[in-house]
Amino acid sequence: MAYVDEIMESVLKRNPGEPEFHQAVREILDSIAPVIAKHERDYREEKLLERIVEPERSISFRVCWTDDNGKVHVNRGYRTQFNSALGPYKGGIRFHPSVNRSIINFLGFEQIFKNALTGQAIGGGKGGADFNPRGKSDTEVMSFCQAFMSELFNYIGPNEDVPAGDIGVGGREIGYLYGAYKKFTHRWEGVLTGKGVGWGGSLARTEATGYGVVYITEEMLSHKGQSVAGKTAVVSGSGNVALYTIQKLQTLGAKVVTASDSDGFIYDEEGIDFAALREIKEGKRGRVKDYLAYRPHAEYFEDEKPWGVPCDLAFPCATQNELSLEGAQKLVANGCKSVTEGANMPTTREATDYLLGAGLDFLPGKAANAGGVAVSAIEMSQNASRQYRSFESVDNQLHDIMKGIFAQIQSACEDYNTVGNYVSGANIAGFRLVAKAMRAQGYV
Ligand code: NDP
Ligand code: 2IT
Repeated sequence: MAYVDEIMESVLKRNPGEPEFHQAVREILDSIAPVIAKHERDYREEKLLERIVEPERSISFRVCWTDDNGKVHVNRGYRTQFNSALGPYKGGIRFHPSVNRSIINFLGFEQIFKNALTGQAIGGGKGGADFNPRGKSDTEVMSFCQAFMSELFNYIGPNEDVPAGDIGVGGREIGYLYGAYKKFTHRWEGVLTGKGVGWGGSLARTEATGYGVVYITEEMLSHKGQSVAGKTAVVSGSGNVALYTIQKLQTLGAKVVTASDSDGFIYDEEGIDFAALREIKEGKRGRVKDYLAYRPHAEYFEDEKPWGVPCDLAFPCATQNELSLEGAQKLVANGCKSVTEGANMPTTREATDYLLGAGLDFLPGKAANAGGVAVSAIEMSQNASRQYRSFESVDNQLHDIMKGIFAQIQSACEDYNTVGNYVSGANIAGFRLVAKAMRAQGYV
């Protein structure tokens, strides 16, 4: 049996009931099979793949907190410190009722290769809890964050593990988590990223993921003599990544006609009013449905996803496996030419294979959404030097990093004869960097 197949079998056996983790591992192993085949004997002897699929450390813990009525709740918190070959563990924290070990392991595993592609000194990790912030008051969210950090602070530090935001964790949550960390440790240090501007946060971190998604799409299109300008785009989600993807697309002259949340999507044929959507989501913590009060001509489709809307470019920016084969077929049938993943693993494996087979350009999340963690690393370096940089300087560096990521994945495609398959290019390019560092650091 080929080494990659043996590893897949053992991952399935050792991690039962973790379908998302299996999906993420299978995709990487399929992509890197030709790299492994070249060095199979060495890699087998060194147990390189056995090591890379096993988190260095993985914790789960009880989070006990009280709501505004004094009622006691118990949630489960997680942190998976997956790989530190390239630097301290780095990756977000997700608060969502669906969070479990599988979700955290898939996100942590993907994060290793994404972080490698940024070219910065950051390893891969991820954390979260099955806590649902929706409908909770600020004091309840604060109480939860403090309880969560009362355990997590033991395991993190600016040179050890630096969490950030993800689904359900934005500026408010990072603030409460940071306050709690300081209280428990007596230290003011860059232990979290996505902090507020003025108390350690970097300008452009809020925008970074969405902007990066558009920068890399523009870079890919420019190689074909094209641009996002004048194109129609469909975006899913309405959180941090979706919002700033929409904003940058519009700045560069594209028309974005949809946004969504887990209840449905809005369609505005004149183009989404970004200021209105931002006010609804960031200001009022409302639902996309509320958009109709600002733009009565827009339409709302309850319990539907936006993939049936005709477009040139699609940007899934909400959550994993939100773009299924059926959605992909609709996109292709309606003339879509390119899909960029803003979310982590938003496209199912069947849908990805279908889109690649249909000849679409497909930029995978671990390359396309790396701008967020890249600016997090820039925040870490600002904290370490106790200096702040301007928005423009951070944004310019982000732009360069996204161009650099595209160049790396393109060159990996050339090396392994998979030109145009950026899934394979991203996985190979990320893997090569991590494998090289792991091999140099011995059997640990
Ligand atoms: P937010 O919490 O800001 O927004 C999440 C959005 O996705 C909301 O619109 C939410 O709708 C929707 N959503 C979440 N879960 C589901 C679900 N199960 N079904 C349908 N819709 C859902 O998160 P982010 O924008 O930060 O994250 C979005 C994606 O981008 C995630 O995959 C995340 O891992 C990834 N990512 C985030 C980065 C960042 O810097 N924040 C960096 C790189 C990747 P609702 O309100 O109804 O739940
Ligand atoms: O998935 C991701 O890359 C993030 N949620 C951001 C991680 C970070 O450390 O900024």
